Amino acid sequence: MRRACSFTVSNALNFRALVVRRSLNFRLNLSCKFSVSSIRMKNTDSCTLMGENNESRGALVVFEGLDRSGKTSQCGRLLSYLEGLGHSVELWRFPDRTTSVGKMISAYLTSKSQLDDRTIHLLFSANRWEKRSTMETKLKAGTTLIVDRYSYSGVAFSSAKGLDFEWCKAPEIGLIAPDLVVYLDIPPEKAAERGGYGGERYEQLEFQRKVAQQYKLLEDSSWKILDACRPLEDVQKQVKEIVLEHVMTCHKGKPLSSLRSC
Ligand code: Z5A
Ligand code: MG
Repeated sequence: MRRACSFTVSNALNFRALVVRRSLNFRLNLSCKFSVSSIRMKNTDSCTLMGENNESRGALVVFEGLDRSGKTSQCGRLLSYLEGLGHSVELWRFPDRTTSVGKMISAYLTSKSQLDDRTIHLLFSANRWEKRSTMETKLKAGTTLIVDRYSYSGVAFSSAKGLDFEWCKAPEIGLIAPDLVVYLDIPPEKAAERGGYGGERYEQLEFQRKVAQQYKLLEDSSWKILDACRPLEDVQKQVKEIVLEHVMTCHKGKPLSSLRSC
């Protein structure tokens, strides 16, 4: 795991004042230049640089995992925790069902409309692209973004339907690469026991098994895999420590990077 600096929960509290001060400083000192480094989706090779700016910024933290793995629960708790430490932080989710593209996706997921598999794949990707520039602006302004599902969901779910894996990755190229992907790992059978699935497409055990296999192909060095079968509070404790470390690294200065396939 990359470790530019290491922080625990306890010493983080001591750094709270420093973090807030830095946050204010870099918001007053924004630069238009910024650098881009590697993109990582497994089976892609190297990196794409978008500049050379090592400015302080917010972290892009993505949560991935099967349905019912606990993503939304953990995202909400992490938001409260980071806010409590004085960080500028927002919670996002994909699909963002509030946009016009997102409404088409929502209609599809709830079986109110039918769409070709490739068409819905590209809509999911477009839903991320329409938020990309806002994402960049927020990160550069020092806001940490906690994102409930991202490109990895896009590739895992569509390729689980049988679409070509590389084809599925292609439209994600150029989106901002996460600083950290927290993958909440749970066997599909265990996830299904958590209150059962709702009525949306994809919420079926056999399909979730295929999705889990595809997720495994996407793991790279930005991933941290947590055992999501553990009690919610235990998972939460691990999430806090891992995420805070990445938030602090980005506060110190780290180039933004793009997802890239070579
Ligand atoms: N999709 C796609 O195909 N392409 C894309 O590009 C994107 C998405 C972005 C909508 O996702 C669908 O879109 C999704 C993938 C596809 N389809 N599926 N499957 P969504 O985000 O709207 O829905 P979801 O996140 O998959 O489902 P979910 O039910 O919201 O799951 P979750 O957020 O991971 O879990 P949760 O709501 O936090 O927790 C579920 C329950 O488990 C709840 O009762 C909790 O209290 C409980 N829980 C949570 N953690 C624990 C622990 N540790 N122990 C015990 N119980 C727990
Ligand atoms: Mg959720």
